[in-house]
Amino acid sequence: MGEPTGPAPGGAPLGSLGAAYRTLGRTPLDAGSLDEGLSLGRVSIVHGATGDVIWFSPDGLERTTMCRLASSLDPRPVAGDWVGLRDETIVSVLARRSALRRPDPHGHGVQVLAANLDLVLLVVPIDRGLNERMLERFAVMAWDSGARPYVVLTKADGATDIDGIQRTVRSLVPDVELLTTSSVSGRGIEHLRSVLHRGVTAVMLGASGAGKTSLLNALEGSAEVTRKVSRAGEGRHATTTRKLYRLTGGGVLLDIPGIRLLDLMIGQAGVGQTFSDIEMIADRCRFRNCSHRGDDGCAVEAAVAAGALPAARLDSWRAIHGELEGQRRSRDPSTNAQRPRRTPTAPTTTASYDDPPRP
Ligand SMILES: Nc1nc2c(ncn2[C@@H]2O[C@H](COP(=O)(O)OP(=O)(O)OP(=O)(O)O)[C@@H](O)[C@H]2O)c(=O)[nH]1
Ligand SMILES: [Mg+2]
Ligand SMILES: [Zn+2]
Repeated sequence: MGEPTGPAPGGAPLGSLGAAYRTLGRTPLDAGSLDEGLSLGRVSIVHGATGDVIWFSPDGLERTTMCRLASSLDPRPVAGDWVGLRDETIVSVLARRSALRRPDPHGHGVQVLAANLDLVLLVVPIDRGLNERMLERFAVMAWDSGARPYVVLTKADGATDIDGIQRTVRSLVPDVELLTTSSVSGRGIEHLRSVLHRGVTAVMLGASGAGKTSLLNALEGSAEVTRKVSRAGEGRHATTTRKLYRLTGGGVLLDIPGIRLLDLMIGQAGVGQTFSDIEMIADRCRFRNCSHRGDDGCAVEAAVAAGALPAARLDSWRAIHGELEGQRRSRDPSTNAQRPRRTPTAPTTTASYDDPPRP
């Protein structure tokens, strides 16, 4: 994809500003419409009723302005949003090409954590083994965002059997690229920098203490706050805001607070993409909506019996699918009545972020 020199939002040409906006992560897919007379900007951080916006004035000068949020804004802007500005006020939010979402902790709706992403970095520490359960669910949520997941294993300096862990990761999230880092030794940091090149916007998704901010600091030589995480888990949430950083290497990286397993949102599309191997076999199940739980003519169970699919893989699918159904029911209780036979037997929200990783 080339520079976004074509028509700008609303048809007004960005002209010579196209390259400048490219440094803010603007891609040809960001084509939401901007009303005439507005300036285009990208939200770096939102604090309540204001947001910091990076934008370019017509003479090409880059500015960062603390802007008010117009009261009528719907949706409310989040870090990564492209917005229309007038007089230091955000008056519109452009259509999002992707968005990382989770269930709203304050209600029944959905909260958008970051918008207009190309990559979701699944930041997973391996110094105490791999939390497989968490990795799979992060992958589902990342695929659901519309962006591409990318696994970043952290704390390799404290890990044993890195090869074995990498093999496990490849089997758990088969279509996802993987890199292994240490913010202490510098391992993998150049590789990560090359992934985050100009025009790319990435967000880091991981538990608190996974090493997200440390990656940012290793990339940039910066000193954003990180915090020791004890085994008991205190010292969580060194990062408390969602913020967009422009990397000197060219890309755009969003650092967000750690997320708990309980807060993950599971969508059908993400399950399908994370378990593409099962989906492929499931095409041969007798029933389209086969639950792969003793249904007649189930090709997936047959594949497990024949040794062509690991049983653990089907167990994972069943558990995650059960959680998906559980989240659906909690949003729309009527689905309960419609599909009684498919009611999963797996528990839905018993998972805790502190689940010990399997050794
Ligand atoms: N040994 C080792 N420790 C690391 C590495 N990366 C991060 N840490 C340590 O892990 C702890 C947590 O790191 P952070 O970068 O604050 O983690 P975070 O994911 O940003 O956490 P939240 O902001 O709470 O979500 C800190 O004590 C870091 O020094 C690493 O590569 N190796
Ligand atoms: Mg942090
Ligand atoms: Zn089946």
